[in-house]
Amino acid sequence: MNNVQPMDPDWLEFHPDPKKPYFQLPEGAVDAHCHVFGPSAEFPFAPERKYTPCDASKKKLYALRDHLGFARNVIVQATCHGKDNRAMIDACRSSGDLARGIASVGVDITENDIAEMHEAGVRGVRFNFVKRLVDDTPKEVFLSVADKIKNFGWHIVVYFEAQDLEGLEPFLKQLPTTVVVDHMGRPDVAKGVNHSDFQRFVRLMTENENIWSKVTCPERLSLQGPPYDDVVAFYAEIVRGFPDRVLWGTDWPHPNMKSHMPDDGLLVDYIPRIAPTPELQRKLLIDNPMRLYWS
Ligand code: 0GY
Repeated sequence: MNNVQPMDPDWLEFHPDPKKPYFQLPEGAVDAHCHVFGPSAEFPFAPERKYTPCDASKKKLYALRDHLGFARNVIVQATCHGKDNRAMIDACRSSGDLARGIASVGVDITENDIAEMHEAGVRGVRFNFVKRLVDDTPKEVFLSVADKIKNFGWHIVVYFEAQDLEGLEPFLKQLPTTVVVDHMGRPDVAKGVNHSDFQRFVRLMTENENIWSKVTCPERLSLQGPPYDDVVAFYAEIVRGFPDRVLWGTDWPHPNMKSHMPDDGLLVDYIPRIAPTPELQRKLLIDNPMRLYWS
């Protein structure tokens, strides 16, 4: 056993007792963006990490899944674990085929490594451009990884902030797989849906049919706080415009939240505000994630 790594003094822990949502999730719904942290005594956080979180185990994640009414999870490798994917893979392996994973890997990844991760349930890699979370990775490294994983039918999840989209566009268009953008590319809500920054993102999706979006994290984007009224229009535009290329997730255990910790039940109740019809809800919560992760 390793030592427990104490969380950062200003770390906010996930909600201890989320409410039961009013919105009843359709049977088979997928939480397509969540993480596990450690437990650090078993799966130590990476030396190069930019934050040290609380433990957030697979057991807690699966209890939340059941409490909220989800059937499945997609577990995204969190940056605090660097390229050591063991905690995520362990969670996938022990899920009884009810979880898939997104890994972080280096340029040295081999076909055997990919095949082994695939067998465990991994279906993609994440390229992170958020400077407070990771050190810079050369684009050639990402392109080399993309070239290796594409033969396995994997896709690429990208995380960046709105101001970086313009510079990243040529790179994103070069990627040879389905590309899933985290949290709609983190628009600046103060600028409004019609601002050219958000419309650049809409245009990117319009012009590139391989680009998908997670309509996630109102708690990160909102300037007003719960119930996140100020972000609804952004999500609604993406869900309405691209109903077959959107994914939803809780983002549990909500790394690096500083303003407040969201109630995960309240986040589920947000879904019908951004996907108002049963058909949009079925695509968002079942058809799209099942096609991407379980087919
Ligand atoms: C998220 C957002 C964040 C963190 C990470 O891997 C991570 O550390 O993804 C963040 O701090 O904005 O998607 O969970």
